[in-house]
Amino acid sequence: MTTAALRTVASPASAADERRAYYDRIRPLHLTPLWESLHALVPREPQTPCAPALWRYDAIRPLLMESAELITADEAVRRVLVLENPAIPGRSSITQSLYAGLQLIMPGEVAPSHRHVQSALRFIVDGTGAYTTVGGERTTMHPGDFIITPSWAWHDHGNEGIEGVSEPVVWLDGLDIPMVRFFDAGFAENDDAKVQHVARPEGHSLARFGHNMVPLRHDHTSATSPIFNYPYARSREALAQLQRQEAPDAWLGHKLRYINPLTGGSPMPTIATHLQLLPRGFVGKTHRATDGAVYSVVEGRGTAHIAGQRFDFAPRDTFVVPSWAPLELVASDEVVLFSFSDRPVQQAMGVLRESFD
Ligand code: 1HN
Repeated sequence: MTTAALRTVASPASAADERRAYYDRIRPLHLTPLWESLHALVPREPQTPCAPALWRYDAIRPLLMESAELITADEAVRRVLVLENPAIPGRSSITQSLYAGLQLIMPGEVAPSHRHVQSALRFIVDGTGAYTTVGGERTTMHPGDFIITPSWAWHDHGNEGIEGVSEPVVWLDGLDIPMVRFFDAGFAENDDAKVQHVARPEGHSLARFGHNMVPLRHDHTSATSPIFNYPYARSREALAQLQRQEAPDAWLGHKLRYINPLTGGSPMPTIATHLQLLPRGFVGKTHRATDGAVYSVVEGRGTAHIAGQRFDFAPRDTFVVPSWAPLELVASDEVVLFSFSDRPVQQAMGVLRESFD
């Protein structure tokens, strides 16, 4: 019999053996057969390895305070408990593209000045009286403030207290670390000085860019918003007034996105941020989107149904909604949620999809 004839009568088992032997022969040449992985490479719909999860602040706060006895902010550089997605441990990621952590700074402490390519947001969760200095301007942190550290901007944090209040301050850090890692584009350096020289008065950026007006001779070349603190008091007031004046969206409640006032786009090139109010008793319809999102609960109790799992949330909790996971939001009280995602990157790539059932 010829080899061709032999092949036609070969059993399926030996065909599989033949293929395996072939794969073994091409492996040393760093070759691999696409037909074995095609379906996983281009899934019919997103197949995220990430799981939905919730981090209860009541459980984390004592552990954070304990960490302050183990290490100073100065020694740690940044004293943070990383919120790792439970389904992808060891990667310091809360979704495939985003990093999140809870950072603590005790009264009198300093987190020294440095800069890196990764963009960061801070969402203040607990306590008042800490500050961050970004590119020579200091801002005082209040609960609910959304603060930006742009890519490659010098930044240091401290906690000097304010108006006689001296307390631990905790914020949620959101960074594009996994995206920068994916592109192998990370650079970082430490400052010569531990604490930056403050070059401009507090509130300067907000005065220049935070009132729907822009200084005439500002050349806007940065990819990041010139406003670096979006104070909670102002965003919250907008939501309070909207609630009085219009019906909530059936899926999202009253949801606003933060903008870069110079472009109307997201404040950070890689991360979109939102603040939303769900009226007391709100039962949201199911929606999903390809941008997995991290939520920080600012006010009120409620429930997030994420991909069929139930998560009861309270103020200061953090939860993650993976890409394309169906989400329903239910509010027991009046609820305010801050959230962030990689939406601007997906939009730039033209791959963002959303569905509102
Ligand atoms: C960082 O620089 C900060 O500046 C927070 O507060 C979290 C996580 C990884 C790498 C750098 C900060 C960070 C970080």
